[in-house]
Amino acid sequence: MQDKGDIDAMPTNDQLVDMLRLMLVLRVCDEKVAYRKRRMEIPGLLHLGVGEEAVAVGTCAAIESTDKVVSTHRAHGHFLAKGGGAKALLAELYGKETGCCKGKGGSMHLVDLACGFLGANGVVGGGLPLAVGAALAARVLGERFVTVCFFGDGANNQGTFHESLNLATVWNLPVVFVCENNGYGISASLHDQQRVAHVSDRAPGYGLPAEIIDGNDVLAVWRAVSRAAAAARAGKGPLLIECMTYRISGHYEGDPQKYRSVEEVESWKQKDPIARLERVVLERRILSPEQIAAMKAEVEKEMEEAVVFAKQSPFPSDASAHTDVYAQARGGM
Ligand SMILES: Cc1ncc(C[n+]2csc(CCOP(=O)(O)OP(=O)(O)O)c2C)c(N)n1
Ligand SMILES: [Mg+2]
Repeated sequence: MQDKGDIDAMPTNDQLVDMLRLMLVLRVCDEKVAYRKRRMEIPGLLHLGVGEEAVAVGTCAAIESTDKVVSTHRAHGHFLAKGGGAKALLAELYGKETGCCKGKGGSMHLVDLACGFLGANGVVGGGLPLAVGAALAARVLGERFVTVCFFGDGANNQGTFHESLNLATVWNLPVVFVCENNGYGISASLHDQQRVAHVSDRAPGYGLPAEIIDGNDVLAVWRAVSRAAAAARAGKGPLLIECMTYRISGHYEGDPQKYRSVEEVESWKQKDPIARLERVVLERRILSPEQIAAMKAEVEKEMEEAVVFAKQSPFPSDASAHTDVYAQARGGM
């Protein structure tokens, strides 16, 4: 294993409060998106991340604003946690000009290069080679940024996963692979798809250090990613962190979810990562119950404002239909 740095590192009280607030932002935002989708206001397929907020928030809180993130099809939380902004996200989902991709991308094509969010990706496993490429760019350009690659457990049977792990290790690149292991790829459980129990079981085959953590414990995520990013930045190479978590939302909004039992979902609701951090913040008397209630009201108001902003924003003009399209940017291929 590589040097893990300060194993007792803990976030400050301010960081804990920020993480709690951000997790609430992710939760409330996705709940509002689900509601608006059911009212048929938002087009396209939506993959929500209710229950998985600790992975996105703990990871992005542990890295620097200049670091990069590569995401998946379940990208809203990663986008918000990296600083993408709720208005830009909501407007993008509504297909509006004020969205992060001017309304032309939607849920699975979110990008915000200004905050280091290199992109969501509708192709399962598609982000892994991009993250390795970004890490190689840091090396070639002599820049100190680290790239975090979020990916789901379903991606670990894709060829891109294996090639990316191998190349990152061979070239000792500054990349942290963060697996959101929620136990399912659409309706198929991990155990129905492979004969090794964990995604991280793949790593030793490539000489890649790996660890398994509780992905519903934002402090565990923060600590693991802090150490991994520090090591990667110091030239000690990549690491894989397998975060055990669960999506309370269906695979997509509207999923009938016949592949899992109500009892299973209920048992994971008891392990809610937000309630868990709330308990820590209360026990340590960092915030009072009243302050947490006020924070929730504030987040609720902010997210509602973002919805209104998205709804009131204009659609992109007909005249812009051919701008910001890859083929045209390349000269009309
Ligand atoms: C290359 C490819 N194959 C199949 C799909 C269809 N698909 C969309 S999401 C998904 C499951 C992904 O599971 P996982 O990586 O565990 O992410 P999760 O949805 O659990 O967050 C699949 C198979 C796809 N988008 N891309
Ligand atoms: Mg999964």
